[in-house]
Amino acid sequence: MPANLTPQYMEAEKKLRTAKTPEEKIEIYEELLRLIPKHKGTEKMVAQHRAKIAKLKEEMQKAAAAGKKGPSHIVEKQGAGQIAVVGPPNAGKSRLIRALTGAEPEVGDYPFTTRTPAPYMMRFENVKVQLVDLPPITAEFLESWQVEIIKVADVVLLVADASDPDSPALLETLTGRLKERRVELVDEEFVPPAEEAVRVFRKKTILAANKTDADPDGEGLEALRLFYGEALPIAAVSAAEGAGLEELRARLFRILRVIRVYSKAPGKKADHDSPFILRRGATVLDIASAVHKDFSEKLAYARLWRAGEISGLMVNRDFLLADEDIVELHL
Ligand SMILES: Nc1nc2c(ncn2[C@@H]2O[C@H](COP(=O)(O)OP(=O)(O)OP(=O)(O)O)[C@@H](O)[C@H]2O)c(=O)[nH]1
Ligand SMILES: [Mg+2]
Repeated sequence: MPANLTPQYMEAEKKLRTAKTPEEKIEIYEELLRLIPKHKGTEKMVAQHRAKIAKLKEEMQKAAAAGKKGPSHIVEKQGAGQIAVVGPPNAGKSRLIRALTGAEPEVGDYPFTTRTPAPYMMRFENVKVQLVDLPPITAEFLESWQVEIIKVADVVLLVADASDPDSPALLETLTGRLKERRVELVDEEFVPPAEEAVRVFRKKTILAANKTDADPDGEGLEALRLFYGEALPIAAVSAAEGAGLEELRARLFRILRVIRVYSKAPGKKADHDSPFILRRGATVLDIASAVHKDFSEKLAYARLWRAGEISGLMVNRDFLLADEDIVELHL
């Protein structure tokens, strides 16, 4: 059946050849739909134009979502591990980072003080651990780049305001939002199911119940324990008064599951200021490769010292290392 298209229609259709952006194209297709004579012979054409418009709109949405991620939000890892600091607005994330690191991220008594990610180094004994300050997560606010940062971090420090009775509900919303993005905050000992239909990113998490100074009878802390004590380890802290910080530092280091190993030359003392950071489960061979890329091949044997336990023992390359071991490599 002939379509019997009008000259106006033909004229409008010509513009499609020069249109560049999806917005322009959508406009032209909409004009064509207005101009097209409606009868049996043009039904298919109408359907095709509508489909085209839908597809162009989808393209625009995808481009907008990709643009939002932005390239500037990736935080380069530094130190013994990277910890993403996550929580509802005003929980005291930035102030806790101040107290833990001595750095000065902006703190404010209004929500969304923090708008962009920023790394700060926390000293624990002779190592440094990176804390990444982030904007809060709410029912309305969670950017894709925040999710990406949490996914690549080694550990999450979840911060809640122990003096706020709404805290358990706010955490519920937050963890729910992350779950929608396939991120789950779990205890260190969590055992994932053997089989899963989709990949889930599980992040070892410590929950810091902050502002305990403003929760004098401990009711808020008790509520957090009631709701989250089974699922997550809880550290009671006060960023304002400095309570519980030393223990939190130690727990954050431990949950990273790394060990410090010192390498020494024969006849010399080990340098305790610059440990090699290795994952828990590392062997003599791993420290050899960390010291020099050729050493794993050239290694003949090693001697090992472990405080109060081992002194100068000859060990082979498969020997399992522990935190604070001293190793003397013989090539
Ligand atoms: N009493 C008391 N107040 C605290 C404590 N920690 C933080 N605050 C206060 O809580 C408010 C929010 O602190 P921030 O550190 O800016 O909170 P945040 O979680 O980083 O907030 P956003 O960046 O908006 O997500 C500020 O007024 C802080 O001074 C604490 O341990 N005790
Ligand atoms: Mg903040």
